[in-house]
Amino acid sequence: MAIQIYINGEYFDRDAAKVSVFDHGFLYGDGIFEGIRVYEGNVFLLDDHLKRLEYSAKAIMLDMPWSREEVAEAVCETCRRSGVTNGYIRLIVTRGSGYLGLSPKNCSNPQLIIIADQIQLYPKEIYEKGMKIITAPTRRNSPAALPPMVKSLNYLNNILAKIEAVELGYQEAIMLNQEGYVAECTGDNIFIMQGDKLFTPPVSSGSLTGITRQVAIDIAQDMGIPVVETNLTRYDLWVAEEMFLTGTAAEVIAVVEVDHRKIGDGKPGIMTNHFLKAFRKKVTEDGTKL
Ligand code: PXG
Repeated sequence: MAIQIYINGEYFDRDAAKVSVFDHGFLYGDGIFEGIRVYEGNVFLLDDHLKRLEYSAKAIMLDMPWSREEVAEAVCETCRRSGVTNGYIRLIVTRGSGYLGLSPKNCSNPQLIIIADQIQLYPKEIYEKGMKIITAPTRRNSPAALPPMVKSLNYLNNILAKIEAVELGYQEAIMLNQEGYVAECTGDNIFIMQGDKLFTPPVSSGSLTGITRQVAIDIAQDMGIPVVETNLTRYDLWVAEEMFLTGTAAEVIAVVEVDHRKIGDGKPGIMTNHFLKAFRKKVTEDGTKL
């Protein structure tokens, strides 16, 4: 079944779905996005994603003329028309087309684009054996420059960090903030287990307010594991007993080596596996049914 792409109320075939080259999303990265998963016809935590999208829009003063209900319905309809019951949904909101000039005052027609398609997952082996990661030289956006909580169409420094990792043969990289504390990975949040507690950097350290991050925190609370949001150094990661990443695409993924230091015994940790199991249970339960 061919996918149908939603643009401002209309559906298009893959090749016919187009936006203007004068769109400020294209010219300046002036826009926001969300990545959402659908599992067995359940759009996982759709409402949380739409809320984060609204916050991102508010932060960049982009007025979205659609209600949350309208966007939710458009997301579900795009999945139905595309025949996607297990896959990935990309929601993009751009400032719309204007002139060659920074001022968004020129843009009058924000674009809401929704794509539902298959997802490229990490190989199964990574979930069984865990991932090896390194610290990237490129730093996360400084919150003083652009709030990292905004899921904007500007991903250049995350892309640079990803390139730095991939060039060295790694799939993910840790990004530090301006002060040298751990912020997150290029497209995932980071957690460590140490002494029966779960630690993760606070959002103020420069991480995205990850939806999966919150799920992991909720799971920890359900399991009675104390969660500590505090600044972490690279050293804290190197000596962690367990480590995992969370993200819409990655789900919960064990990290078994950081900067050439083995984590724990070099195998996915016991608690990490509990988190993955609890996460996989939630994905078909919490959300919006198609
Ligand atoms: N940090 C960053 C910088 C991200 O972009 C996360 C953390 C994890 O957040 P969620 O809400 O997903 O738990 C992200 C999410 C993609 C893609 O296509 C990227 C993300 C999510 C889904 C797909 O590259 N990033």
